[in-house]
Amino acid sequence: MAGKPPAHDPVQDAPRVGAPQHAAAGLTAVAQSLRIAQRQMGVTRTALTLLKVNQEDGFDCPGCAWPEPGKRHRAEFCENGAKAVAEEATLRRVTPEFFARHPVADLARRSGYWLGQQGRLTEPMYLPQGADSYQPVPWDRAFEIIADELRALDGPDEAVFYTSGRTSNEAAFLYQLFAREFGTNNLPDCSNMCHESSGSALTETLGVGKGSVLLEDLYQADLIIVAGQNPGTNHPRMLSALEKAKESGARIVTVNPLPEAGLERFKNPQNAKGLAAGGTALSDLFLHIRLGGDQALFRALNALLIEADDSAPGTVLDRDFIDRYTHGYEEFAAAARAVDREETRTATGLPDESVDELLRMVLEARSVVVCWAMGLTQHKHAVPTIREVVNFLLLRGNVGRPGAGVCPVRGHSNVQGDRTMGIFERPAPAFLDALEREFGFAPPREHGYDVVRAIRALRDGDAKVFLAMGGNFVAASPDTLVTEAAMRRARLTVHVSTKLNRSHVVTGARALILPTLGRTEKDVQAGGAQFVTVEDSMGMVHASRGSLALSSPHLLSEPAIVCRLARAVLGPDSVVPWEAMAADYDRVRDAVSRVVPGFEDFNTKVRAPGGFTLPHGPRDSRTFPTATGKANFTAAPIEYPRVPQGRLLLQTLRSHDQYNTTIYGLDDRYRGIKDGRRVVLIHPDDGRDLGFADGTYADLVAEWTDGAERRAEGFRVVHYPTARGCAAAYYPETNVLVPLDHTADTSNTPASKSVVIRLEPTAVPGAPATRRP
Ligand SMILES: Nc1nc2c(c(=O)[nH]1)N[C@H]1C(S)=C(S)[C@@H](COP(=O)(O)OP(=O)(O)OC[C@H]3O[C@@H](n4cnc5c(=O)[nH]c(N)nc54)[C@H](O)[C@@H]3O)O[C@H]1N2
Ligand SMILES: Nc1nc2c(c(=O)[nH]1)N[C@H]1C(S)=C(S)[C@@H](COP(=O)(O)OP(=O)(O)OC[C@H]3O[C@@H](n4cnc5c(=O)[nH]c(N)nc54)[C@H](O)[C@@H]3O)O[C@H]1N2
Ligand code: SF4
Ligand SMILES: [Mo]
Repeated sequence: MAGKPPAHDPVQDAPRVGAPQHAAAGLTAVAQSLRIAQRQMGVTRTALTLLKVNQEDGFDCPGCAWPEPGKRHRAEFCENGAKAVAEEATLRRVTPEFFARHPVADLARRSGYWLGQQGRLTEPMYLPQGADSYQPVPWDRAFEIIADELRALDGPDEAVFYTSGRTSNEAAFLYQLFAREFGTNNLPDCSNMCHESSGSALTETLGVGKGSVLLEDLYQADLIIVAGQNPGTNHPRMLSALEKAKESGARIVTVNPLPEAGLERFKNPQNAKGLAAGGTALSDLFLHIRLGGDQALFRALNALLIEADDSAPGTVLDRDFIDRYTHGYEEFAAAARAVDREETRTATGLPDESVDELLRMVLEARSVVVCWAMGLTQHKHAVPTIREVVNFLLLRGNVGRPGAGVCPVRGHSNVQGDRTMGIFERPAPAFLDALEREFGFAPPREHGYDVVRAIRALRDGDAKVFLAMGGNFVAASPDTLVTEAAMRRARLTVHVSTKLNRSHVVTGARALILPTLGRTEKDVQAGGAQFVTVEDSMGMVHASRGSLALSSPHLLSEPAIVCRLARAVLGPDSVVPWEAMAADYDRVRDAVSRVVPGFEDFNTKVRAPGGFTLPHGPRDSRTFPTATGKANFTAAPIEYPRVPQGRLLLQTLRSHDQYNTTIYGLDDRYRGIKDGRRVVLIHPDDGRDLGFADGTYADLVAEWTDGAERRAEGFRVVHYPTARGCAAAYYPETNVLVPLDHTADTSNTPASKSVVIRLEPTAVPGAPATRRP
């Protein structure tokens, strides 16, 4: 492969490794959140800001999409929420002088961690063609530059409009409206790399691509299965919900190649039990599964349920539910009866006893919820895997009644809302019809590019202008060197951002950075103080109001940026009253209320304390808006990754000290890693077989069908209790290894949890060539 991978941590990335922990949160977490917050914000600002997180008159935590409980604590945030807030509300600033001191070539040598640590962006910056450095540019001139490039394209489909999941409903609605009036559905988003597989599987089987449970359902469940998710780090307050469920009698099963501390035991800092005693043990059963074995596991479980019902008809399956509400049972049952237990063992790596134990727990549970995240969605067979989870729930009528259902736990705080607002490259015809009715223009009907297709289009010269509403496309996308080369071919790359990141320094011929205000900041427009809205992982919509003064007087809000850009590009003939929309976000919500089902009376409903819950047919009334009008059983062939001899299957995942490509620090406390991120976790027996003792250094070399070798150098080998044959290393350092074409069937999500690699000894152990001072 040509090119150099991006730079790594400037501070000595020298991981120190201790024993993994067996409990999450507790006072260490509280102390850690305050320490990080104060380092970025100082003491007073920390207090002022953190007390507003997730409060009804405050702002929505920019961390993850986990919902707020109805009754709120004074401190309704977690360690990682505090870090996310501190990262945004930091007192550090990136000024025009900073850019003058640091030419782009210099910034391109820095690590993502270093870039993020420089602080908030303060002024619009422009990188002219051939220039060495970004220079300040007035907003109007910036919009003109974009308008000129967009108008010079051979067609609107040569532009790509990316969105990351922090964008508010209002900004997202305006952004897709602008892209569609301009004439394209090229609206890829971070969801394409995230829960797209969940959306695909759930839409096909249940008719709604979202979760079907509310927090109340978790509290009422008898059994909660958490598969492919690490909530202790990525959705920390989910542990409070699991604790509460536990107290009301639920049992918890976790399915994971790693024993994650947060799922073992939770020390709730909000109650005496969590502080004084050892906290609450969460997992009743831990299934130490191989990467990619989940479809086989759920199929085996489903087969056992069907067999049990065969021997005592009507006692195991919910026949009434199956007859009345589902389609395709017989075909599925036939496929399940043909299950091969030997294949189950190979795919899952689990002994029969653990599957039998899971079966017993399922049979004892009237109501079951299954929660999952990236461990299920980022595989080649992710969609059939999630469909198998749905089969499992349908068998015992575990959809559409209290205490039961599907719970894909979303990542970014408004990623679900952005999709509801129309950020989607394959919009439903009904949505486009509604847009057309409301605004009176004909939106494009042809599907646009998702993330992977956008990269190919840029690589092949079919797309020439790239705009991003938030995110860090270059670092978050797979196949880093391919993606970076693709981005460099663009004529213009534009990023609406809060913080500096890799995507600002790997640019097209010309580039713009447009600084925007974040969740914590007060948004005042011509029509007065504004609030925005977000939708959490459980379909609750509520208001978010920042209260801090702007980090810089030059910042514009995301809605203001979109509206001014739209006016500059579309001119006076645009059918949308952009200025009025930017002046008063109620106007945006009025339009949304007529376009998006469930948002009728949006402006009234969202002003109620706590907001409102969106309707969900399967959850509310067991209506399934699928092609058959029923919930669909599906009988896919069993798939699982095949790993050649001497190779490992690598998952790329998050440490405790990062938010996607934003690195907060170099520790992964629960896994016992300190002061470094270039680690690869492997099973001690694999280490022995492959000749890599704990503490040695290895290059990770990905093997893919295109014959190209993708390499990430200098990882400290850590012997760790992962499943045999499986390895784990952090993203985004390992994105260089994920082949662009290695994606999930149907959803096209990069299969970043199943990359076949081999280990090679690092040439100079501990001092890889790619490390930079
Ligand atoms: N602090 C913090 N919070 C975050 C984020 C963050 O980076 N930092 N990111 C946000 C975003 S955008 C998202 S999408 C979510 C991500 O939340 P998670 O999905 O929890 O994130 P990952 O770190 O990718 O963890 C994947 C988990 O699945 C397991 N796993 C991997 N492969 C398999 C498999 O094949 N089968 C099973 N059963 N398990 C598997 C891994 O061992 C790990 O526990 O978190 C959100 N919240
Ligand atoms: N190998 C591998 N790759 C992955 C994954 C994986 O597990 N493994 N996970 C995938 C997943 S689940 C996701 S969601 C994607 C994430 O992909 P992205 O969403 O594109 O990436 P982030 O790192 O979340 O984006 C961080 C940047 O967002 C900007 N930002 C932060 N807040 C705001 C805001 O309020 N407004 C604006 N305009 N900008 C803001 C900041 O400039 C910051 O640098 O990565 C994916 N990539
Ligand atoms: S669980 Fe997620 S949304 Fe809630 S406080 Fe923590 S990071 Fe923020
Ligand atoms: Mo995500």
